[in-house]
Amino acid sequence: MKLYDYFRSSAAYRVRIALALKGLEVERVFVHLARGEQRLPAFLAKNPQGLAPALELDDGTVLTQSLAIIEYLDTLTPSPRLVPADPLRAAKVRGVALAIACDIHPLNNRRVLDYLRGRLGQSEEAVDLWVRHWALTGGLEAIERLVEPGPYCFGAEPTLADVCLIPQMFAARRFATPLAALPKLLAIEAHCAAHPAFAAAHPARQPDAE
Ligand SMILES: N[C@@H](CCC(=O)N[C@@H](CS)C(=O)NCC(=O)O)C(=O)O
Repeated sequence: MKLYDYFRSSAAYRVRIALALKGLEVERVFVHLARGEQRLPAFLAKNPQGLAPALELDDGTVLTQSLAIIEYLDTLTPSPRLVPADPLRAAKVRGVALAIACDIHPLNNRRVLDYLRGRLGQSEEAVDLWVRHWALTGGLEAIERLVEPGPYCFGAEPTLADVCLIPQMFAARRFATPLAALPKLLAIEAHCAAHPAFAAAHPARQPDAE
């Protein structure tokens, strides 16, 4: 399998965590998002959305969308299980994962911020305000209330919720989002940082890190 990856991509970071938790090794192909390589025809032929990550299977099939990729990996290699077998637990875990992936992350995606800066002529200060507003007020504050007593979002083992939360906390820090009012999320973040799979997937540890 080949992962189309970029060190700072939150969505690719989710897949890296899932792969590491499951002990799966994949070939890596780096797509430099800041240089616009996601819009080159060769990459668009892999993922017409022009977004990282994508996972190319050995038969050439390309999967897109980090959550779809992770659920595929979870079905193929169910140990450790990232989406619980119990339907009620699974719905809770997916609820947090989707709140991050659908309702927070898209609002601070590169192409959205580039549009704010370029077409809408917004300053860096305004863009930072936008990111912090939608990350925190619009998102992480609610996640703080949705998670259960730790050490992970839903109990003693990491799930898809943690796999989505940790890259979103990393993105929030990049934009200097104040996080002090989120003690439960900060504790989960610290716990995950000590887990070798989460540590190995960190952007700073990737071969393309700058
Ligand atoms: N919902 C998608 C989001 C993918 C996504 O937005 N990727 C970002 C990096 S985190 C990207 O490739 N951005 C490039 C751009 O906006 O041009 C997923 O979960 O895979």
